[in-house]
Amino acid sequence: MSSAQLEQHHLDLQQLQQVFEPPAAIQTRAHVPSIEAYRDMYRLSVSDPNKFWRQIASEFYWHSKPDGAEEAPILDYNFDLSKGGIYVRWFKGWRTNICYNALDRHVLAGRGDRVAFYWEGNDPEDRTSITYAELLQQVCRFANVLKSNGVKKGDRVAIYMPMVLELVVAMLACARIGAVHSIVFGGFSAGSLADRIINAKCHILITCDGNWRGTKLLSLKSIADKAMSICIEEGNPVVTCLVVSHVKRPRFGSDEADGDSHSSKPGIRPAKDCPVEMLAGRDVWWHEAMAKEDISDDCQPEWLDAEDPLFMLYTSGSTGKPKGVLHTVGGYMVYSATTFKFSFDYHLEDIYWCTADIGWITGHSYVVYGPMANCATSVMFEGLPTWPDAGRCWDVVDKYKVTTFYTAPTAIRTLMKSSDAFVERSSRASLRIIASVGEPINPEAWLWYHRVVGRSQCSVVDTFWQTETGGHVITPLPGATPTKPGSACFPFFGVQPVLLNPETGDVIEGPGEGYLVFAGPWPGIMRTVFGDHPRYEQTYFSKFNGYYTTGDGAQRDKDGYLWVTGRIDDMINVSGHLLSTAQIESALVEHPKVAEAAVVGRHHDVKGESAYAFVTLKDGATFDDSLVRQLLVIVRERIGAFAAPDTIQEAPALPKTRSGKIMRRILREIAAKSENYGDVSTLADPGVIETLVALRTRQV
Ligand code: 6R9
Repeated sequence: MSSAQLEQHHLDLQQLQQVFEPPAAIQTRAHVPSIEAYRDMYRLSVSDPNKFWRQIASEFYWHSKPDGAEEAPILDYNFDLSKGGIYVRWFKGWRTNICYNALDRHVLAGRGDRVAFYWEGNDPEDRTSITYAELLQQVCRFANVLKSNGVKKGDRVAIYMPMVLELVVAMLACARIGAVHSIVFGGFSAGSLADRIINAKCHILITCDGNWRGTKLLSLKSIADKAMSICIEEGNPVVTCLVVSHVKRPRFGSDEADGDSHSSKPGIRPAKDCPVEMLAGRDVWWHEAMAKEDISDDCQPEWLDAEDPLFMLYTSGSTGKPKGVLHTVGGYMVYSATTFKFSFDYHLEDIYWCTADIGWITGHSYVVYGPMANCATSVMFEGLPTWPDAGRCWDVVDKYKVTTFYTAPTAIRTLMKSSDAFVERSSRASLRIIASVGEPINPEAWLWYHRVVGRSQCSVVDTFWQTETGGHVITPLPGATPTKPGSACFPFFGVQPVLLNPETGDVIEGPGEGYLVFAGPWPGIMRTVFGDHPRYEQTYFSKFNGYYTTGDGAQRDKDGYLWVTGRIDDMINVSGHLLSTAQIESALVEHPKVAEAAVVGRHHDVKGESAYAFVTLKDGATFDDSLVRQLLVIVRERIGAFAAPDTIQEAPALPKTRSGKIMRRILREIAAKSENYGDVSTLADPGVIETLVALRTRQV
């Protein structure tokens, strides 16, 4: 280390303990301008949720309310299994449409010309934009395309698409007619896509020819073709597959590049083709379906009950089978919009950019629904933060004068590893709020984000939440909360975090560490697991009766700040993607030579965690490079490339208790190269540890 670096290091260490007050420039215009104002609002939100959320709901358009709605409570729920089934209902009987609130409401208020999205392609020369009015027209047309293909209220529609504007159109069109979208992240394999289509009983799939990720061209349609073949074998055929032509043809929108999105600038985009096979009678090009003369630009929204389903999104389950998390129209709309407004202190003049893929919940709530319900202008990005180089994000920030930037710790850590010169070549003068989501952000990364990216002038907003929570549940507010690096700070309005002693289940008052659970529902909490309500009750409410269990651990410090420490179940978080270790294990044991597999998380500087696999081979099989390669292929095919373990090591035996339970705690220690195995008295054969440590050096 140079002396300057050493000095910076000491400074950073001091700052780890520091409290960062909200910047004055942000505080002056903030919706919530002080910690006292936050506390007052918070107190009301939990003491009188009916009053608090009724007031907020009045900012939205409701088509009708039942008689007596102004006096009746807006919330009805049961979190107590001893009193019967778990349910949550907000605004029951109130009718609305989230698409109407995200589009028509703004257009009717004279804001139709506002840009909804600046779309930035993978190629830095490739851009377009679309206004709220243009988007409304596209959504209505596509809603009519869906209807003409027989899609009705309540039907599930599978969507497997990259970050293109048509994805937003498809989601909002479903929402407009009351169809339930089920988006599958474009990085998932054919097998994972098929599982999700079958579980949701979808008969329509919307996909895309392909897309660019850096220099790689991914052929989504050919993966979708494989998935659709599996669906036929499993008796759940896809009847209609709508295909967006993204790689080959110019997109819609007000193109600012030179029109043809394919040829253009030499050198940046490799000239490759993306061959697509279209099956007659099933596959239909999006642009052809949209161009039909009998497709109208008018489509009346379906007025839905607030508790009708809006979408489902699969998240990993600890038993290995993904769960279809179901969100409903009214509560999700109010919650995603309100958290967006307050957590990012959103004002109409802001330009907002969330780098998340829409295939994850962050993209649902904070690329699409939350921002659009606020009539925000956003950047939507197809590419990678590291391509053409590690300065891409900051170039894009300058290009669109982004004020609010939302990304994941894994991206921050990746960019932090490159030279700061990549950041400093941009001005980033427009930035005010820089936010993070997906996993715990380590204080070093927090400080770098604050000091280098934010020039020590921005609010850092570390938002803790889950697919299941619909929106932020623990977060600082930019103009109100003094922040501590690495802490998600305090609960959002209406959210009541509780820490429970893991052994006794007792409530921990004051400072301490325990299971993070929530007492009582906020509007955005999931309502059920699609098709499996008992699993909802079992997974989230049976461990500690009366509470929603997050599966995370957390600490509360002497000032009441919450520090989420990560998953306490068998889940790992790789680059912000939550994965069940059981799911990776079941892929590994599919190999005919593998008898047993155990996967644990290991700390990774960039990804947060990486998967580390121990595999026990069947007798006579040998562990070599070619086997490891085959195992990686299986995981990539079954789940997706992001789930592939960084390390696979041989394990002649696994550390098991006498009752046969694998002691993952010990495997985690071995993977971490720590010698701290703790109590090993319950191990059936303590000699196993030594064997595994010796083999560690032989991993391939
Ligand atoms: C939004 C999202 C949820 C899990 C969650 C926790 C981890 C997310 C976090 C965080 C610490 C944060 N997580 N944000 N941990 N600090 N700010 O990521 O949803 O994909 O369902 O993952 O991610 O472990 O339980 P999801």
